[in-house]
Amino acid sequence: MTKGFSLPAQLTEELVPLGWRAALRSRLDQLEYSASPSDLHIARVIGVQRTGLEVAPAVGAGNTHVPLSGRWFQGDALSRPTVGDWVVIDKPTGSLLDMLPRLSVIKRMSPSGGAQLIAANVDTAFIVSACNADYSPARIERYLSVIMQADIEPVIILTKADLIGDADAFRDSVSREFPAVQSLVLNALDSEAVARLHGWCGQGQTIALLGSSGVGKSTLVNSLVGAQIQLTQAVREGDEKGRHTTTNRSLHLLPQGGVILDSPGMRELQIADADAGLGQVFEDIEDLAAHCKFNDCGHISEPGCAVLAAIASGRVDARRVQHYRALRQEEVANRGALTERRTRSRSPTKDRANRDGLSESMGDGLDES
Ligand SMILES: Nc1nc2c(ncn2[C@@H]2O[C@H](COP(=O)(O)OP(=O)(O)O)[C@@H](O)[C@H]2O)c(=O)[nH]1
Ligand SMILES: [Mg+2]
Ligand SMILES: [Zn+2]
Repeated sequence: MTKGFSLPAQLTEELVPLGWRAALRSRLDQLEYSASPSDLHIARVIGVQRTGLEVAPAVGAGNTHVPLSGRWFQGDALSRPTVGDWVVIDKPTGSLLDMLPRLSVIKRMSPSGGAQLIAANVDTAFIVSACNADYSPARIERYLSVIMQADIEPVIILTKADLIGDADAFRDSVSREFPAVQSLVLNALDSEAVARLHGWCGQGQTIALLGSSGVGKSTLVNSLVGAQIQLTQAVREGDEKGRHTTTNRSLHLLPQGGVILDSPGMRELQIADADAGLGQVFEDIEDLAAHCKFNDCGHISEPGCAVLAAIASGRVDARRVQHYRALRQEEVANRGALTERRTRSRSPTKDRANRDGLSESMGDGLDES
């Protein structure tokens, strides 16, 4: 057994630009291998494909593909590596041995009913929306619940400020709705404006981009990098579609030292396992609810409801309360469904079904851009 093996200096040098940092060392020490230390390779998952993982640095001689064997399909999606995970590979065979315990993970309920991982080991999430009809405080509340649950720092970015006359209306709305969260309203094509994001992009930092398709996520990556490395939607509208199909999500190195994960747009973000996150996003409402007469108060029409009283006096927005109630119900329902699914997937005959689940979970509910 190898325990707490030391990373060769050369590998550490290659890992740092990929987001490696000291806190991950102690994660390494928690693992045990029967392989000899010199046969172990540490890498980061930069893309997930149908047949396995895309990793960096390469596992010798330019080989960046790591196949996933059957045993990785025995558990549920949470136990399989996703983009941003750190993995241990057996160099001689090129096979996946292990995954480092995660610092954080972003997950949602997939439309087909299982948990789906979006990214792992993320420090900051840029929640991107545009200054147009895409802007929806209710959707941002969803994203925030998932991000706060994962202990990731959220930053709300509203793009396309250059395309409207009154960007201040959006600026006011977002700071009124989310006073505790940093927000920026900008033109994603303008690298000077985008430089306001550099503070989150330094060495060792990993950023995830979340938001609907077409809001400017890839444009932000291009402006941060200072080059057209990500295909943006306008380009894709030609006939270059095929170029973009192998990897569903991808990780880019930033000149500021950090790494950024550009994900495909999500048509829908159903929340799952976000109990604590919801509590943080709606802390004001939960504080009020503690003073309701009934402790199972639904804040609908109950007597002695402190939340309804706050709505009546204008201290709380009725829309927010309504969305809070809906999200709480969704969270409870999805948590129940996931628990049930986990119990079922413990049956060994489920192996094949879970394997089908990978390809399904990868494209499921995600736009291609
Ligand atoms: N004028 C302007 N156009 C933008 C802005 N952000 C994105 N776009 C354009 O919107 C389209 C979609 O952007 P893209 O980055 O592909 O969106 P994604 O699907 O979120 O990655 C592209 O044509 C971009 O050039 C912005 O802030 N201002
Ligand atoms: Mg894109
Ligand atoms: Zn109440």
